[in-house]
Amino acid sequence: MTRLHFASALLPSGWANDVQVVIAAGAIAEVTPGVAPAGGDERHAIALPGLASLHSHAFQRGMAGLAELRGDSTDTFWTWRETMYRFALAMTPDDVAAVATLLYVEMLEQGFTRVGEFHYLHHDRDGALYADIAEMAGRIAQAAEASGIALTLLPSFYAHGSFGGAAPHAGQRRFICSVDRFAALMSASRKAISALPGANIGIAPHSLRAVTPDELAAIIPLADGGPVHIHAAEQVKEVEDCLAWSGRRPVQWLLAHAPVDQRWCLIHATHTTDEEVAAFAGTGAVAGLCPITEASLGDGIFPAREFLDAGGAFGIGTDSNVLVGVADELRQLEYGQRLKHRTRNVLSSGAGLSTGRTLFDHALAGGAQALAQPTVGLAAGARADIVTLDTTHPSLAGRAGDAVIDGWIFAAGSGAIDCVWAGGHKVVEGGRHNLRQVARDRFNATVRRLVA
Ligand code: NGQ
Ligand code: ZN
Repeated sequence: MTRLHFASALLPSGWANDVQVVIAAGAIAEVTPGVAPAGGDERHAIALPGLASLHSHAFQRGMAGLAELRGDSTDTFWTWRETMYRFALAMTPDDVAAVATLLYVEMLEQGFTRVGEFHYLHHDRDGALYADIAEMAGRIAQAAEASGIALTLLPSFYAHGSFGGAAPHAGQRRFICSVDRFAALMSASRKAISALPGANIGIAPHSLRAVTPDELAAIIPLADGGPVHIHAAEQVKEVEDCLAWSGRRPVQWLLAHAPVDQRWCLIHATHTTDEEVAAFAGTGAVAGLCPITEASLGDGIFPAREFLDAGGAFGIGTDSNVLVGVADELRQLEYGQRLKHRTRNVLSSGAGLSTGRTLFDHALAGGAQALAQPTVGLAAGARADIVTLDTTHPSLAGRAGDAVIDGWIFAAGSGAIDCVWAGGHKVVEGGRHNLRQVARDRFNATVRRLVA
């Protein structure tokens, strides 16, 4: 049993002072505001709940910053994807484990305590199955276990190169499954995470480019009630190709033909019309926004203000993992909206209300919903995923309540987090994960070899 005491903590009911939190078996057993610290309590100043990165492709952390050279033609999402595929084709299971371990260590250091791993690098380098079809999923699970982050594994179904069942191309060979093979992959993946504390599983039809309508219908039952995530409408070309194929836009197609509800998460949904926004928000599905990657890849800007006005739910994901941080994603989300609307505090819930707090609350709730966590936050029954901030950071000086969150998101850079508990274990202290050095050494050796 661990007893923590916080001078101030963000609870589901709002900020509270003098909060004692009792942790037992990895979960929060009791939260008591308004009590003086007792003898055995470990004392900290400010506590927030950890957030989920609801969308990650862990292996892409290995190529972060390596696709920033202009090519011969106009660089786009599609030319970036060629670079990413070359990198993916070179990686062994050990390489994926090394890269994912460092990534998850970094996520924890930056305030993410759960990751939704949208996992599609399944097969060997020549496209053959590994002896254990879920070998790669097992490496993701190992990385989660070593770092302490909670894992929602989302094995991805990928069968085609474009809309209408087009054949995949050679660069996609490590991703490809038939429906039967995917069923086998799902059961092996369930086994791979079965002993991992806090882990759960869903499915991830990759996109309407990679999955036919019949395949989509066939794999949804394999989620067995768990989350269903799909990339949608990230690029204008994808919208145009979808229109040419079906006469509908990707989000429109999904809302008309798939059982989209609260279990679903539409990743990006960048190019979404007013009509789609209203219908999407009405389903209760989550928008999986990945603001840094969407900026990095030149995707466009999601109509977040309109979506919130329509009652939509969103969470945040780190996607390509080119840069990893809760504050960074939330800041980029708001700044994209400011650049688009040419006004300030666009996503704040209303007059006098903090933008940082609004972003944080949405991302906590939307991330939990998208990764099927019924109880999150600093509340009894939730996994003990807790973040404390360093009150000596200059951007937090003199702040209390929501101004702390605004200082952290908009002004502090990456150094504001002090400690992080993941499933009740203190894995980050003084801003450093206890595995940081080991994970960096292993990652560096791996990436030096991959880029040589
Ligand atoms: C992915 N990433 O699956 O890693 C994709 C690129 C695709 C992003 N969409 C591949 N950011 O969508 O075809
Ligand atoms: Zn993605």
